[in-house]
Amino acid sequence: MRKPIIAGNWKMHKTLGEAESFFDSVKDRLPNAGRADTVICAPAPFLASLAGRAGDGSPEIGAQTMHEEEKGAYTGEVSPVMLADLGVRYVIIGHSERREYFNETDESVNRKTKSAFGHKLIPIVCVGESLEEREGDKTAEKISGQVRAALEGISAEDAANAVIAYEPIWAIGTGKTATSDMANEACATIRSTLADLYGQETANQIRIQYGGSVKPENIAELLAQPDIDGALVGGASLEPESFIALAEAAG
Ligand code: G2H
Repeated sequence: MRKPIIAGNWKMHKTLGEAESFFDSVKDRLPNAGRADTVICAPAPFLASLAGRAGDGSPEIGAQTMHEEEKGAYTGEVSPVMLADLGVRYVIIGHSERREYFNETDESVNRKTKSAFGHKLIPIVCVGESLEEREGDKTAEKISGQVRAALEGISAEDAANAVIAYEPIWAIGTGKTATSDMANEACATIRSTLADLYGQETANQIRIQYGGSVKPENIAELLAQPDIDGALVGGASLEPESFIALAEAAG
């Protein structure tokens, strides 16, 4: 009942020419357009060009972060108005790299999530525990707290359209993937937190992705889990064949 969603998070990779040629080579080759949503979250300088290339059957376009204000003296930042105006549909909020290197906090994640909904952008809200938290048996407490903080003050109607990405920090770019059982257990914890906040019916509509070293070889097993509705993929989303293989697994 929940449509799978595969999102590539390119992080700080590619030149404009490389981004365009990737997009042109995948856009008509996604086998399951309609049965699964696919998204490319590209660096900001490429968004206008990719959004201009997007169309029926192609991936949708996402940003990797944004500022919560519509405009102002915030040198270097990109606003939700700018993203929406380009035709960007999704925005990653609170990726662990943003939390670690750019001082994003639960409070700023909440402000950005609210702002995304206010501008008809779909937030992909990232949560996840560190290795220390996992080993200290604090995973559920951490991710549930992050979900509650991110969605504070957000209506059930908006929340139903959110995407939550569970990304254990220790599995990001390390080649270590959480086992599918571990990933599902965390995603089930997220869903029960959502049910507590909004009721089971809304919780059942919200898509939850797993992220952290997802690749064509392990995606099928992850997607077979009942509470995993898609993947947020970094390294393995950079090559067209690999991205197409990930999309195929979702259809
Ligand atoms: C986790 C993920 C994408 P990777 O950050 O968000 O990256 O698949 O390279 O671990």
